Amino acid sequence: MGRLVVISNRIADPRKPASGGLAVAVGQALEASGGLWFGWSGKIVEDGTPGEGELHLQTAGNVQLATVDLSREDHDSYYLGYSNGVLWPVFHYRLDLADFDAGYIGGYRRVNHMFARKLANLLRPDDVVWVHDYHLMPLAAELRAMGCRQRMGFFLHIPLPPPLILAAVPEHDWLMRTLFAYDLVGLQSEADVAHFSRYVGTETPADILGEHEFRAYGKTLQVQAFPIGIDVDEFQALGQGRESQDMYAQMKGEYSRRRLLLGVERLDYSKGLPQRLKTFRQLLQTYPENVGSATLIQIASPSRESVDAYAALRQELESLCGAINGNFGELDWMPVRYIHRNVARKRLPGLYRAASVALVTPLRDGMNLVAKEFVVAQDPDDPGVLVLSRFAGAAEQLAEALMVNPYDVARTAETIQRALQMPLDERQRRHQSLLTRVREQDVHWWRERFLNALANVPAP
Ligand code: GDG
Repeated sequence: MGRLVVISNRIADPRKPASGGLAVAVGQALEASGGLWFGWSGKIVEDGTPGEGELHLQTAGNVQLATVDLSREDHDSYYLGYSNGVLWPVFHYRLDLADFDAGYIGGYRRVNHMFARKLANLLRPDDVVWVHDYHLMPLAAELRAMGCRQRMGFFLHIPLPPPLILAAVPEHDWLMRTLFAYDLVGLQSEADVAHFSRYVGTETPADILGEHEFRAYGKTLQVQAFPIGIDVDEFQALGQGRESQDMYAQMKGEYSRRRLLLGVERLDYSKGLPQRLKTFRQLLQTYPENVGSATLIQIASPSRESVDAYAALRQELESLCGAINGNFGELDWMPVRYIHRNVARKRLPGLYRAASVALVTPLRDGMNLVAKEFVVAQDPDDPGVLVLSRFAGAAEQLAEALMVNPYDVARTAETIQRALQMPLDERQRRHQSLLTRVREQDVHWWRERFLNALANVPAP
């Protein structure tokens, strides 16, 4: 197989462990093939010309990093507008939060076209191209129009909604058609693949050749579920580090007489944070033995703060936390510790390990890696309990978690109470099964399955 070329909106230096996420996922494969990673530089040029951006080339070990600046206008329409104001909410089933401003699509197409133009010059004939996420769906179509014939795969990190929700995107037919420029499309879950298949069956002229094979617009496309995992060894090693051990000791000391419930995410409306706080309030009301004892630590790290829906959510959360603490708090106990800051990655495993219960209750999530990180960070002899939303992609793999519908506040509170009271042998049993699966289906398994499937797509 040729050189691996990864394209994603943001890139990171794969040698820096703090990069996390995609850097850990694709870093090794990029290193091994002397690959290229291409994306936005993160720089916004205030008076830049739309559709133009300076290309920066850098090397990081064996990997070439290529980044492009964005003009203010392109950033606002491609990134804030179309990607995060249209695709993110719609793909998370939040039509109410989508901003279908007709001006955004121009920026989205323009930036994808510009990226393709810059990238096409850097590509070699036997490269294998792997495009990531909703910002860059039409990239292969742009590259094909420029004559690029390489193998191309696309992985969508967020959910693919059912056809009637997707159809709310004014350009949905164009957008979905552009996917047929790829050889392979990877989705997070079987539910997403079913949605794709139904979309293609009802909204396109495609022939469904098999469960995973579709033909339309003169092209055959493979579509499969590749649930993303985490780097289990890397995360366990992080857990052995001093920062993590200190964090664990500090939390255990501080909460020796209390039970810790934990939520960790970017502050995002897909994560179900208001519902979670209401559920926690319900837990205190319905099971008063938790008053003075159960403490919810909620990390909500800042994200996309210039998108309006995020500012409104932040206000709602602050007011809910204030009300719960005001109504239930004691001089020596605050029920909610809400932290709207980023916590250092090196400390996360220690925090997870100190928690009796993790609340991973998104309203919709492509996968959700926090659920997997929590499992890996536990002490197998005395593990915490994972309470997981059935609407996270991870629910397909993590069946031994306590599954909840986060909209159902009363029953979710009941489930949290069950988690708090779960006997040790049941906790151990569930954790053991979860850990085995998270370990087997880790990020390397994910990457290899995707790249193997891409390498094995029959030549056109
Ligand atoms: C998208 C999809 C899919 C969170 N807060 C802090 C922090 N984090 C880290 C977590 C975890 C990562 O961020 C979040 O990953 P998730 O998977 O939970 O969610 P998204 O960011 O929405 O990611 C998602 C994922 O892509 C991969 O395909 O699973 O469904 O939405 O690693 O630990 N890390 C640090 N401080 C924080 O405060 N250091």
